[in-house]
Amino acid sequence: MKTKTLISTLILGLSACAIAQAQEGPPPPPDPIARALDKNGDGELSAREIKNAERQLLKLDEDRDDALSEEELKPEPPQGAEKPDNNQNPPPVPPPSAFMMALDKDGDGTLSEAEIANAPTEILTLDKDGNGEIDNTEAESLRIPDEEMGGGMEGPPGGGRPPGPPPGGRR
Ligand SMILES: [Ca+2]
Ligand SMILES: [Ca+2]
Ligand SMILES: [Ca+2]
Ligand SMILES: [Ca+2]
Repeated sequence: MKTKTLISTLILGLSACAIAQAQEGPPPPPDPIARALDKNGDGELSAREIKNAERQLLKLDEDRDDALSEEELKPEPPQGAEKPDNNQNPPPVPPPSAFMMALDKDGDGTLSEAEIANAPTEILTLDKDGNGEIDNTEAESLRIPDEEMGGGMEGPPGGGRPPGPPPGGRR
């Protein structure tokens, strides 16, 4: 009898745990760069975190060539998530983050040794109020994936000619 109670308590406890886990835990930021830089995970980059940017970035360097390849910069799939079986909806590819765009000076999608070494300087170009830190507001304003995709349908400036009778009249 006692064992049974114990087991059900255990099961209850386990499921409570699972529920708690499912409830909390916001989705991790998809940007591995931001994740690497924000060491304490508060969503802000302190002056110290920015200063350490080079070292933090090199933690992503799996093959130790002092550069970060596209592969190394790819966001990891969320932990614990089972691989979805349906092949119908491949996960969308996240747009390059503002950090990546700032750091990747030559825009080749990878970070060279020089680009990594320059990281603190480049990150500070994102510091709008110049206080040496990237705070929440500034980090938030960096997430503007849509804005750059501008363009679209727009008429030619200046307008066209008013429609009129074709030149060359008839007699
Ligand atoms: Ca931080
Ligand atoms: Ca590498
Ligand atoms: Ca590059
Ligand atoms: Ca700032």
